[in-house]
Amino acid sequence: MPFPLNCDTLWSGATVVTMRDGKYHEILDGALAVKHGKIVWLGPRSEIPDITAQQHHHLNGGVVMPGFIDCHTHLIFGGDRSAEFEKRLNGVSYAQIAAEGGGILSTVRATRKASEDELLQSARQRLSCLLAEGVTSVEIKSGYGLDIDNEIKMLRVIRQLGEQIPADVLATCLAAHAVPPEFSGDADGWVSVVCEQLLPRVKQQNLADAVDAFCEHLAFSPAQTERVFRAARELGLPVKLHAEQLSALAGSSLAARFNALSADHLEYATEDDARAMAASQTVAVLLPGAFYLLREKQHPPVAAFRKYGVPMAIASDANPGTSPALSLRLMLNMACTLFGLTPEEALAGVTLNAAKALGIHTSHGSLEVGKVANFVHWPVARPAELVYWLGGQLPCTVIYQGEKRESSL
Ligand code: DI6
Ligand code: FE
Repeated sequence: MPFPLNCDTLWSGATVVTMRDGKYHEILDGALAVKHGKIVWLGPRSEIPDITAQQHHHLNGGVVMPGFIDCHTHLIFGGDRSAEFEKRLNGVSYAQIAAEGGGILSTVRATRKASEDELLQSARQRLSCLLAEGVTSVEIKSGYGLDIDNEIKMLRVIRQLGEQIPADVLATCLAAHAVPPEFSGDADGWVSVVCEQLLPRVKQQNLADAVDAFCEHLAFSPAQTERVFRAARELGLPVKLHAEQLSALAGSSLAARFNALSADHLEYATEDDARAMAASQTVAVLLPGAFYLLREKQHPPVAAFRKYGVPMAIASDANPGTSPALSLRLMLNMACTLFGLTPEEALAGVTLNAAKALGIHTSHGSLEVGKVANFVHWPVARPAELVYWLGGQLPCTVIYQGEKRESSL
């Protein structure tokens, strides 16, 4: 490296937890230099090179970690489903509610009625909770419009959020989320509309970064999912999949065959699925909020994911039905207590592996020279403390693209 190094900002005096290779790699009394929104140097404070910085922030302890990445959310929706929550606790199952036209379809009705502005404002509020906990990148899915205009409306709102919010916002088209009421009994008909009309428009207007589907008995079969994947591939859009959430259909193996970025949920995934996912380095996105809320008993095969080397990510799945979760830190704790992840694995799941699940890991997800300067200064002594507390607030300082982010939106 040519010295002297000049940079815009130097941060020093905290434990820097880089999460390189998905491991802590702690640098005690570390420092980090940023120029043009990127990390240009990091290491122990005692080894800072001959550096000129416009600004120098002395951190006086604490932990600096990569900004958190929530790689699976459904944050845009109309209405709420607290009545359904109550119903479920009175003994009615999620599948039964869906079969009666409730569940996802009740959110579809409310989302269709809502204007772009209403959707934008309600999503901003929910998003502000995530951002307050150090989230610097978030993925948001469509999937409550379920007709061409309303799916496009949702995706446009996601793009608008991306312009307004100081965070990276990635958009995923999940038009194959549920069979629209207009296509009741004709899932294939809706899949044809998605493949032949919607996805080409979405691609042409650059409204999505990936394509997702819900492969499940109450949604789309593996064959229908494959049609969606083929259409996406032809358009050059990466795919991901809601797979093995309620039953084992080998959807995650299918996703792996299409080199999916991720397969998500996975409570019913098998060892074969894990092997297939390892071969394609498809990320296993675990969603403890939905597991918890549905009072699921089947655990995702974490031991198999470890054995075969499937990267694991953790996300909120923030949605009005199965995971009204607005705290990624709570999800970290639940991934450990419910699924047996270690705090280090859980933290890799909201940093480097979450970046992999979004295909942005060459620029995001760990603190390394050349990567985007998205990081958070936490008032804790050890990274595991971020996973350990249940609820409460840990006021943190967020640096987004090298600049301090205001704490309120
Ligand atoms: N699985 C889920 O947990 C969410 N979507 C999906 O495919 C649930 C979405 C909802 O119930 O509104
Ligand atoms: Fe989901």
